[in-house]
Amino acid sequence: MSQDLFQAPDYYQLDELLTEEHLLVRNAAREWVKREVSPIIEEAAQQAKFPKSIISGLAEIGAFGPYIPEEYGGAGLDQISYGLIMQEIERGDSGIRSTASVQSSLVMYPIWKYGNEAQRQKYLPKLASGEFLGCFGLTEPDHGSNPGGMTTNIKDMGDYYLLNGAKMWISNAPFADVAVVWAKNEEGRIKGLIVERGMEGFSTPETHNKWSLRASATGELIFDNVKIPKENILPNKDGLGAPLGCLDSARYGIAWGAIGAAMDCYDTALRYAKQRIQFDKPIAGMQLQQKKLAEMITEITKAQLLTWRLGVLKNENRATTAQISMAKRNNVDMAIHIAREARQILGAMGITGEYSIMRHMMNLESVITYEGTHDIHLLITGMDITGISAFK
Ligand code: TGC
Ligand code: FAD
Repeated sequence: MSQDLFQAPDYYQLDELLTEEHLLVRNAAREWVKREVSPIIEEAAQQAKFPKSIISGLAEIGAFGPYIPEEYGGAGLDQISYGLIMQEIERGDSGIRSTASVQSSLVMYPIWKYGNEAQRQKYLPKLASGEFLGCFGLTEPDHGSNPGGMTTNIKDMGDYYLLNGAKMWISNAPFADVAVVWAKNEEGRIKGLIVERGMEGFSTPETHNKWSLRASATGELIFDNVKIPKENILPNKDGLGAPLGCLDSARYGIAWGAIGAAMDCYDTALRYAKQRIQFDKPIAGMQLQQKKLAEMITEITKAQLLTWRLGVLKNENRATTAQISMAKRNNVDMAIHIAREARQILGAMGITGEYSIMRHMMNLESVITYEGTHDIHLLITGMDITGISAFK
């Protein structure tokens, strides 16, 4: 990839809404991405390899458990700082942000919120430092948008539970040390459990040939009569609301992250358009290209405002699931449109790995599908405003 010349757009001077701590955290993440992610990400994506070398850096910038209390190794930051870290990481690559989202909101969050003290002490510090990497198993081959239909199950064997079933499309699965897995008990109630690598009957085959999120490893979780010690069950919440609560936190981070990808595409396209001469003048001076660029910065600014306000509500514990859905849906859609338009501004150069745009565009095809598809989030808004569920 060419040198990272990124300059963050801030058209409405939104930095003025941020505290000194927010700016410090954001700038540290921004500099880290420039220094450690940009130089290696294109090759990692081309080779479809997760760059493990960045794990310690992710931990250092507080990307593993930004809002988890410091007593458990987290960064003890607020929700806006969490969002800003996700924005900066996804500015680098959605796959790297995925790793941070999964670790923070889908592994550390349920252990912190639904686990007991022994589980918090055992897992959270190691997850915060990056010594352990985690994954989150909700989706199954036959149950994606409808996780409540899951068939992965546990049977009470007296001293332990016996786990059987399979999960699919799981980020970080191929190398995760621990998996937070959702399974039904004999009464059909969904329970959360911690499965550790090395347990007999547990395997994590990698999913190959993805055109999207190539720098993030995706795989299956296969459970063939895995003995789960009773102390590995998350005791403090069960039912579908438990995994959905984790998704609220991860979707919130994605809403911020998508802005990062969009900012990178816009910034790259603006710089290119000013330099690229056709018909004896920069293409940035052509009305059609200005329309694209002007609409991009308008949409980015709207998304920044929406997301900042959501962060304020989240800090006050007032953000609803439906508000988070709206932001995730809007911002990812905004980002994918901007990536497609930005790619066109670069003409043929836009399809190469010299620039980040095509990689962002392909990554966003996953982001618009995972953590609830574009359609599912629309239906969540529809249900919220009408009071009627259109899922079934
Ligand atoms: P429904 O009947 O609406 O709800 C079941 C129970 O859950 C409660 N609930 C929530 N609780 C907490 N937080 C939320 N966000 C909640 N939403 C619902 C609800 O009150 C109810 O509780 P109770 O006590 O009455 O039982 O459930 P449903 O079966 O109709 O499904 C609703 C639907 C479709 C919205 C939901 O299933 C859904 O969101 N589907 C999308 C699935 C999804 O997002 N999967 C993501 C998998 S993880 C992932 O993609 C990680 S990508 C990681 C990365 O790399 O970044
Ligand atoms: P389906 O549910 O089969 O949906 C197919 C289509 O039907 C979609 O367009 C959908 O919008 C539409 N549809 C479904 N239901 C309705 C309805 N009621 N009304 C209207 N339209 C509907 N999952 C995890 O648990 N952990 C992970 O770490 C994880 N990481 C992922 C990483 C990647 C790269 C990807 C691509 C996915 C990941 N997922 C993960 C899975 C992801 O959450 C699911 O792909 C997603 O929830 C959609 O499920 P599905 O793919 O089975 O699509």
